[in-house]
Amino acid sequence: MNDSSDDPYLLDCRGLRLNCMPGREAAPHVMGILNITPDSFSDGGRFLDPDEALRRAETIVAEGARIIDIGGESTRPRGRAYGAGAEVVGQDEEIRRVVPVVEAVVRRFPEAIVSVDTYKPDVARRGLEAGAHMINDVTGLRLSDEMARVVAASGAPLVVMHSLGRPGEMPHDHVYEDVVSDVVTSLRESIQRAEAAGVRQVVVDPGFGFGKTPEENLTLLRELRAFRTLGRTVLVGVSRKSTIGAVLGSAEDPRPVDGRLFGTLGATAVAALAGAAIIRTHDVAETVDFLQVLKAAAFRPST
Ligand code: HH2
Repeated sequence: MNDSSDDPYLLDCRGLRLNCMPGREAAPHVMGILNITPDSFSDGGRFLDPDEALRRAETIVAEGARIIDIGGESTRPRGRAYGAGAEVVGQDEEIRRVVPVVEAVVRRFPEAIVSVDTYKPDVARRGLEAGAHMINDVTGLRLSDEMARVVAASGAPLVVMHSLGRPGEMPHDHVYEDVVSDVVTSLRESIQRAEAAGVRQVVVDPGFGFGKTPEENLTLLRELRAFRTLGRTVLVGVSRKSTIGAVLGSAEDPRPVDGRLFGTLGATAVAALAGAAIIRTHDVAETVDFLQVLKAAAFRPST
């Protein structure tokens, strides 16, 4: 039980508070990405060794991220941008990758909010037992009812992200009637599923790049305010994604991943000004500085 449960913008991450009030200077917060995978599109293979992963966590914290998002399976979509889709990882292997790092990070950085990026309930359960404070489900509870029950029992906030199909097999040819209202409707269903199972704190994410064309991703960003109608904290992950590459180059010849930082910051500004309260990124130091000035200039101080 937490005493902030009636305010969806004051998250209680199992004892660690996160003020996500839109338009106030406390937010957006930065969520630094730590992928313990061989094949993530941007940092695959770099942090498979637990000592390397812990060093990366140390950097993420030192650079000012409030949240560390630890993932053990890439969601890299199949297609022109990234070639073959991500390898689906068995839950035992995912637990083996994620749990020791969660344990070590929680012990070493008690003020950091540790999120586990998984859609598998057993991975979430083991991550929460190891001390994680939040679960990030890129399937928005579509693949498992058990996930909501596991998170509900822990009291942790749950991120529900919009996506289609299965991770690694995300369809590229889905026809939306209206991408913004279709994604809002789908997230409303995810919220209902979560709350019906007893999850008290839900964070919503439109899922940039998951089953959407660059044009659809840009429409979602342009109309991000529509997601505020859900009345929940909004998380956005645009970091180095293919839409940024397509805008800076073209769909056929996108800007390479390591040249997308400034483009990502452009998209981050739009998201922050539209009310996103958590920004998921690979480039923590740059995003923290960028947001510090944006927040000081654009938002009222937090009370
Ligand atoms: N994007 C990715 C993974 N998890 N979670 C949320 N909530 N929102 C996102 O936009 C999101 C996410 C993909 O990025 P990355 O982790 O860098 O790549 P990979 O899935 O290949 O590991």
